[in-house]
Amino acid sequence: MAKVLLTGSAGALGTTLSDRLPALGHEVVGLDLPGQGADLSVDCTDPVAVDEAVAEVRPDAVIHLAGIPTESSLPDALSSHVLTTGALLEAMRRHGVPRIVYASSNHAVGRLPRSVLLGADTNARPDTHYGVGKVAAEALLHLYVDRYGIDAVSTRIGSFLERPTTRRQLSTWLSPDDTVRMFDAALKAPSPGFAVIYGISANTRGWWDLAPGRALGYDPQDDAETYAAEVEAEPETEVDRAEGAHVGGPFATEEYERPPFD
Ligand code: 15L
Repeated sequence: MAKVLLTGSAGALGTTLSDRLPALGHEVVGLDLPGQGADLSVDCTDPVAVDEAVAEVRPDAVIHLAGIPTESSLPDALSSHVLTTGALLEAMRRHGVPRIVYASSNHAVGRLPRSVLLGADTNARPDTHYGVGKVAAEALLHLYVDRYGIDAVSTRIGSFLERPTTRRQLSTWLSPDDTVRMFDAALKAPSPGFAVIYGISANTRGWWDLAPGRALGYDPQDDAETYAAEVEAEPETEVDRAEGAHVGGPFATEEYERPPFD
């Protein structure tokens, strides 16, 4: 059984993966902030503590989910997404851990207009400080792949939810079952090098290219279309229309604009 150190294990995504990856052959050691009841209590912005955790666990791979899951100040976003990723990558390098699977986000390209099928090689175009943090974390992964030959799979996740409830989510939904399939594939794919894939289900209305994920073995089975009639029973609103303008939906609207240093 391959051992996986999973950061952010107490969150919704972390709980799903901690519960379900063992059945697929992964031994999961969960790590989260103190007070969250994880196997290991560590603040991932502390490189010394992260190094000690990696040295103790000696995992075969890291899944990095920890981070503020929404918009924040610029320093908080950089600390939460970039410094944590840097601390983990450096500890992996020092202790010979060969692979990381990263929870990036569609918000790395969220400011792109919602017009074409989006490839994973699209230039970064973040919609928020959160998106900037994800872009920079992806760049750091690529640096460690190039310099030190680790494998890094960055999953640009859409909307991880039990079920879609808005029109946008009919395109961006990632079901819990497909989440498990995607992370399992990213852990098992032979020599992915640096790879970016989109984390959505096989949604009929999906606007992100699933081919790079499929090439790594991610074969999504769910489709938000199952819920379309229910979601569309409510009339379309101004909010739906605003969310439809850009890839990042609400994050690309004024509602998510924050002063960088407050
Ligand atoms: C994300 O990356 C966020 O963490 C989550 O809160 C949702 O907003 C999601 O994207 C989304 O785009 O639906």
